[in-house]
Amino acid sequence: MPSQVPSDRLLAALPEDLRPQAAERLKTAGPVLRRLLAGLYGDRAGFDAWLGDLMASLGKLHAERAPELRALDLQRTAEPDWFLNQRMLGYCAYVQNFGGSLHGVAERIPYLEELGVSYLHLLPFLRPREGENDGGFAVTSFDEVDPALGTNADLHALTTRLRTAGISLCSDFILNHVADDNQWALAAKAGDARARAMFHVFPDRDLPDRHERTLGQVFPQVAPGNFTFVEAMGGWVWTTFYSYQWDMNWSNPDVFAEMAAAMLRLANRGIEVFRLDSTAFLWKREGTNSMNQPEAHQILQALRAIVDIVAPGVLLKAEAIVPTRELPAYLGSAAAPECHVAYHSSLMAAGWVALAEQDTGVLREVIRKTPPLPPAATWLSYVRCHDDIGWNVLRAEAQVASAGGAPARLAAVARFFSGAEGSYASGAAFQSTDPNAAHGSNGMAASLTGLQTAATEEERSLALRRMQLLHGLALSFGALPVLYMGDELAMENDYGYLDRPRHAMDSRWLQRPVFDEQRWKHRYDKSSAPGIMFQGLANLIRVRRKHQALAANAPRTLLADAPDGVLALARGDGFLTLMNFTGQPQDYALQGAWSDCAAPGRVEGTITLAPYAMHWLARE
Ligand code: OTU
Repeated sequence: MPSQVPSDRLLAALPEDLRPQAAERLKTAGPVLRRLLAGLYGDRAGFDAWLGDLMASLGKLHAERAPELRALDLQRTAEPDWFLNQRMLGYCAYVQNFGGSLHGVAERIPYLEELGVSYLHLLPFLRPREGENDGGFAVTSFDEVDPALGTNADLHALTTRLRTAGISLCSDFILNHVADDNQWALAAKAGDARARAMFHVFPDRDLPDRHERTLGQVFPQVAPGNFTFVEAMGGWVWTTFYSYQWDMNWSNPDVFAEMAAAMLRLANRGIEVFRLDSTAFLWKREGTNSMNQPEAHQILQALRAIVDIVAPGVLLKAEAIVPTRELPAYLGSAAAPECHVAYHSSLMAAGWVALAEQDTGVLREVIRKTPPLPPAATWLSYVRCHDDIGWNVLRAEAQVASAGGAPARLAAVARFFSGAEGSYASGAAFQSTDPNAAHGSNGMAASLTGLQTAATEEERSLALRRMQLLHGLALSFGALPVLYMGDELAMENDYGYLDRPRHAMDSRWLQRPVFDEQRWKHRYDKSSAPGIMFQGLANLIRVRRKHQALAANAPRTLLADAPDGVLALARGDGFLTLMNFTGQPQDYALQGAWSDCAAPGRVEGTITLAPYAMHWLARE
């Protein structure tokens, strides 16, 4: 068996002038790719021929890459940590809600520039399934923009305009499953054996039942079970999420080749970052929960090697909502790089726990368990996203110093955010069948922090401080922070979904509102909630840009000498953030003299943090 990746097949597809550079990249990434693919598929008959064809297909896609994208590839290869600096800032939105269409999104570029955004994640905008489609997470075609949002030409125009403004476009790449009306699913239903083999199909309940014994449930209420009986398939199809989202069978090399090509075609349309959806679920293994399997990591590493060869300007971002200890693997190691960025969902959820408990115990535990990362990799920090805040990722941390046990502790947090027992929050518990166990919580950040229930000036101001506090954590932690559309204007819950039969059963729609033009117009009005939020956030972003100590890769130290309700993080060389997660004033004894970045002035000795206040201090 040849031990080299068939580089010649790739190089042959390239014009003369691109070959030396491709050959150079193949020197490092080629053997890695070959090793990973041999590990995954090497025992398949015809593996060598398959690998040769894959390389030829990669060569063709490389040749098709536009000159401006190749220029970006070169630039970023020369500066591989380009996305780690403190000027990087993300923004995430649904196309429909933010601009109505791709064209409408392009019209909002000046607003993104005003905020200092350099990375825009647009939630799924490819042609989705007709009818219910999980907010576009059931993809019918990877090669066609959703006609309701625009055309492929609009996408090209948008990526070009964004790039000119210094903004990278991030698109979801939903690789764990496709819609049940995707071309492969349709072919499989029509009896095509090759297409059928791209899915996990079982003739009877034997294997599904065996798997179910150890599988979890992502949507236990609205989509119970992990298998769906499909008449036309004469069997049970693996459907981790909704019944119309068919899991791909990644143990089949055809799936790997098809998906890698689909991703590169999108990269060639100008997508610069891929949010790899539901990466934890890619590989199934009986007797396990079929999450975080070693093969799932090998697949991601192989996709990374492909990107490093064909489109090294592109970033891969792992969406794996898994316990803290499972997270670092998604970023790989210096020797075996995987994704460039990974959601730190534990940090996000722990910030909310700290607010609910007015105690930073769980948050500190998460930070202690967050290891240093390989070079040119970072976390994605965030306050909210389009999904629920999943509590179960924190089970290990919530177990520490907890009398009643982690599930009860997290269930209390979930009850808090659904507004129970006089809490200020107005959210909704998500998918919880058992009131004593937590699943997730939904709601816009402003509603969860108490803005919606605020009846007095004082309550409104506390809610806004809680919002600023969580955003301050995301902005100062040392990560790529991503704002969620509407939070910068303190937008509240949208209950409209209850009137839409397609959405009414899924309370994640609570946090998927349409961009509020009125609030946007008030963004400079410091007497309004949107104005206070927007100006406060804009100020934090401005300060962050000035301090290299806040770059993603600057060192971070958790300081143990703060009171339980206060998080004290030292960053880089001489930067300190103090965050009070309680409703009481808290004292902290400073060593030496500091200047307060947000409200300029010199501070030393004991500083008193007002309820929910945050201070960013630079050493004098
Ligand atoms: C992802 O989510 C997406 O972000 C969701 O919007 C989709 O519904 C889902 O995939 C299917 O495409 O498990 O690790 O608990 O956190 O569904 C991936 C709800 C996921 C989400 C969960 C999540």
